[in-house]
Amino acid sequence: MQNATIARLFEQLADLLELDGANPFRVRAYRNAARKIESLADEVGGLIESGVKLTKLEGIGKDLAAKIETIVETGVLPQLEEMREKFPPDVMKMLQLPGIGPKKVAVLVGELGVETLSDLKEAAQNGQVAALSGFGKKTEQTILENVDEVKDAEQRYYLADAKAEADAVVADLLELDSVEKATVAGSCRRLKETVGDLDVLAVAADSAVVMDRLAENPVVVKVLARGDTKQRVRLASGIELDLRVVPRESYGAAMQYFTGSKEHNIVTRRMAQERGLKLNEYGLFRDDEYVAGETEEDVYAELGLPWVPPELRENRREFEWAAENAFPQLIERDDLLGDLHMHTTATDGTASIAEMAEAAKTRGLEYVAITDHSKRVAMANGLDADRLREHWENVRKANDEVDGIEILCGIECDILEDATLDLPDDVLAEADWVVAVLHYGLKQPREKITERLLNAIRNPHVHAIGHPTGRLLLKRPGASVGFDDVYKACADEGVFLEINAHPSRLDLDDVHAAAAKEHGIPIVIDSDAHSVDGFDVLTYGVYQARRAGLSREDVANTRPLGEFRAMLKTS
Ligand code: DGT
Ligand code: CA
Ligand code: CA
Repeated sequence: MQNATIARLFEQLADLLELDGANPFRVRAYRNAARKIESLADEVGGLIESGVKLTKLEGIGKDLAAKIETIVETGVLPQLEEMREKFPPDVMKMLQLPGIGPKKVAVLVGELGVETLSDLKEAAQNGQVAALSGFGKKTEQTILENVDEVKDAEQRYYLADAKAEADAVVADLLELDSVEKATVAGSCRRLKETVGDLDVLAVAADSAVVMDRLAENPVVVKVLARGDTKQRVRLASGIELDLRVVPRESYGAAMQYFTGSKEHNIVTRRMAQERGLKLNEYGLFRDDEYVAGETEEDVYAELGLPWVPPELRENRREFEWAAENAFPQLIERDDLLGDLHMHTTATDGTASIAEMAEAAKTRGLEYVAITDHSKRVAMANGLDADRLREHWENVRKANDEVDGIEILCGIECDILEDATLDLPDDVLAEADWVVAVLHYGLKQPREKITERLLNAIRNPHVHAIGHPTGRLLLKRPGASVGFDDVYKACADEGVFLEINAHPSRLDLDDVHAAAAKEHGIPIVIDSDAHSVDGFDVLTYGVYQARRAGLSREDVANTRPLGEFRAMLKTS
């Protein structure tokens, strides 16, 4: 589970405790815990696995450590589930209204008896909210202005968390003898960077048995609705999951339908109509006669199409490729031979150079670049010229000592707010690999952001732009980047663009990575690892590259080191 997701559970617990009138110190302790977990360089799951005692971390006591361990082990924070039972389900959404905190929600629920956002809207329209002490006309107005948006806004989740939970649920269902098939569909199967809800399909002799099994899964915290063949449940992370038990002859059609995307399916339905067929989740029909539906391959074949990889089902280029039977051979995780972005104890990482290299080697990599922070990132103990040169000495030493992997002297160099680089050219010239990044001033206007990126791209020593927009998924949007100018400059100068694989970044996104390929710009998929377990996220970077339609040839770090280095611009 991502640290951010664990932090959100504590944040929610703090809100509900405050709503319940709990001791303010307790509430604050959980809020601090949430912040602490978010700011950790390592995923706590990885720390626990490698035997690190969480109580060793500053600000984490025994009680909190135990709660975190429970979450990592079971996915559930039991106190949060208990608190949720005490309040109507919509209170979490009320807390998202601007200017409405737990204390105000307590009054709304306690004095007006509102249980849903619709109740709240009605009460505000009737002037009941303004009449409450501590509220007033202005608060009422704010509620009315925002209530519809909050009502419609759905919470989304990192693919990394959603997929782990969905895969566990599917694996558990498949243990039942009576379950013939089961799969994840929806955005999770398309490997989209964030997921709204999970869609699971199963073929089984007895649907009640399957639904019972799901309900009993420890990762399921609540059954929200249950019908004859369909069940909706909430999982520990908060994400909701729809299970549909479908007949065998409809399995392929249901997979096709529920994998989506909606935009892709609009086209497949139209193609069916053009052939005098009707396509729905039960199958492909001519009049009422069943034509196909047991497998997705059958369904696509009847439409005159090859099977379409789920990652590409967004109605972008897949139908064009399908018509020519010319899908790109999508990149796979094993194609990666190098990783060009990672941190060590010299800045905010938790492992030494040699430890990182050894860990990379066990994950099938042949070369890495150590790219600690430059000095502007003071809170991460960023390196100035002297410390960097000393650090590179250690990198060279480690390279001599560790067999079976090459370690490059790199740097993650900040592009400062005034568009200059954080380190002088003569220092950058000594690096094997320079990845330039924006960390600060992300809210500058597009022209300024673009100027900063162009200056970096045109610097003779910069090899790549890392996490180009600086976005943090589900938290903050990226900078506004003039991508057309950036692509052109990268293509002209021979600078690569990164897909940063961290599940909360995945930056470039799929659309921009596809555009970069069109411009002939090599992509690098990097982990940005801060610990030995940090390499595991490379898989998500590869997923994003697949959604962009990238092949092995499009990604520079699929090449052996010699070929990779030959691609670098020479200064
Ligand atoms: P999400 O959950 O927001 O991350 O995205 P999806 O793609 O999983 O969307 P979801 O869960 O609403 O529906 C799953 C798939 O089912 C979707 O990709 C296409 C199909 N589907 C759902 N509702 C409709 C609909 O109203 N019309 C059509 N044509 N397809 C639908
Ligand atoms: Ca979904
Ligand atoms: Ca759904």
